[in-house]
Amino acid sequence: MFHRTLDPFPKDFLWGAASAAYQVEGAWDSDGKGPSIWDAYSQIKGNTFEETDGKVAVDHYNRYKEDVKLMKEMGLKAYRFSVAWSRILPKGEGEVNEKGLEFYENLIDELLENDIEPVLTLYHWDLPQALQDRYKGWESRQTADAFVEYCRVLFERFGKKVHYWITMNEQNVFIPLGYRWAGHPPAITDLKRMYAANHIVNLANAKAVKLFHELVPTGMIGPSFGYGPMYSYSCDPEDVLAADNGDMFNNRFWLDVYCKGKYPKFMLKQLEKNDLAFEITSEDKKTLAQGKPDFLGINYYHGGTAKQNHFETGKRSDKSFSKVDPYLMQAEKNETAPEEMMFENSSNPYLKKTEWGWEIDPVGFRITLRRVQAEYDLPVFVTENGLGAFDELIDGQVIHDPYRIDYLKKHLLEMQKAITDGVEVIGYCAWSFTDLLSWLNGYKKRYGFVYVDRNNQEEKELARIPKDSFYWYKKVIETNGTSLQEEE
Ligand code: BGP
Repeated sequence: MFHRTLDPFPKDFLWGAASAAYQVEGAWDSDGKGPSIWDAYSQIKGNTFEETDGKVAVDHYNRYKEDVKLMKEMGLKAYRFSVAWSRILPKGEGEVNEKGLEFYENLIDELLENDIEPVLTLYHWDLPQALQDRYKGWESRQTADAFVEYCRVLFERFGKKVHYWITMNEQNVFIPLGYRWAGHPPAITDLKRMYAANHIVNLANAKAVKLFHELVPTGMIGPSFGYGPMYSYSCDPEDVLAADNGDMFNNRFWLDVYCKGKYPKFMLKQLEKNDLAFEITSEDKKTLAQGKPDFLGINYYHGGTAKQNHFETGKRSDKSFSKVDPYLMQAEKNETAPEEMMFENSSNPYLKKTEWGWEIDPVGFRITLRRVQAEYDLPVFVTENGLGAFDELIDGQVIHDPYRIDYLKKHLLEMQKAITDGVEVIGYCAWSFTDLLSWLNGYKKRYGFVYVDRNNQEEKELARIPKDSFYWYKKVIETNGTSLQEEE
């Protein structure tokens, strides 16, 4: 679809940036916080890149005022952050830690005083270790119940101050990485257990949404999903069918549950045939049907390309993806894996890649937004999008990051085209505001608008230094996106 002119961004568009508790806060055991599964996992040698952990991270816990001041200077309209569950309930359930609540209350107040809309994520992967020990984490329905009680504490405390809430961050990433690929805690490699745990997270999500609607009727809540559009490698109908399977396997298996309240039938049948079916009680069906969100959070980095699987063609084609790429998970050798019978991943000859091998695909962003609008018809909140790169601090004061500006600009223009097509996008949070700890890449892979002067080994002064992209995004916000169409 070609547009001679693009629609302007909506008047109250939420220009934002995002972070997650474990990746920025530090203060891992301060003021009564209990350990999370990431605190424990990162202490085992070899689990993380150069043994990096979130003990100090970028010390946002102690420097949140300084960070909010920079957000204000940039003109940010929204800041997405997550709450560390084990700050609120050190054991995951039971006693509430007032000091933990105070920290988030202060942060929320600071944001509001500076006219920045808080966007609160309830779960960004840092499950309290106590729940892992006591119930085997997401493998138990008791953890889902504990999650709902944790949410209740936050809904009651912040329901009047926070309008936008995110339930689960990228369930489609933390579940496979935690229970299949052993790239995240609890580092399990068992498909059957993975699908069972995933179902429990779905129940927790739906129950939290339902409770939210009872307690905070004026607010809005939704999950953040890591969406990757699936392309067909060729116009061979067999490849088109494979891409459809890929879409079901990677996207609809989660999104249908969130937005339609039930699993896609083809996928359930496929799991049954592979002896991977999980228990869905009639009570569960009711629960899922009651969890419809108010908006859909979309995290977009890249998609994937599918061709007919090798069982059908009789030969195996190229395998160019690493086992733990969170957006393209495919079994290498395990031929009983369900997706092996459905499609095969392939690289896309049209796309360049980042320094970390992720495809750069701004048009895929427009495709993403159009597909989710067409299929689920909910307002979309882009809750993550950004470029991970090596940044160089020059003379201790400047960071020139034209590659990040170029990446963001192209994505934002495609988003504007999607809006012009008819997609209802309410906000956009770039990943990330400050540099932060990358789960598996330490401080080398940077995403922020604000450089944080530390590296994997040394914390140094943790000085905050705005990058060129900071000033560029400031202008985008000031002009409500019109600067995007100006020639540089
Ligand atoms: C998403 C996560 C974020 C962030 C981002 C970049 O999947 O929700 O928390 O980490 O990816 O990932 P990485 O740091 O691995 O490049």
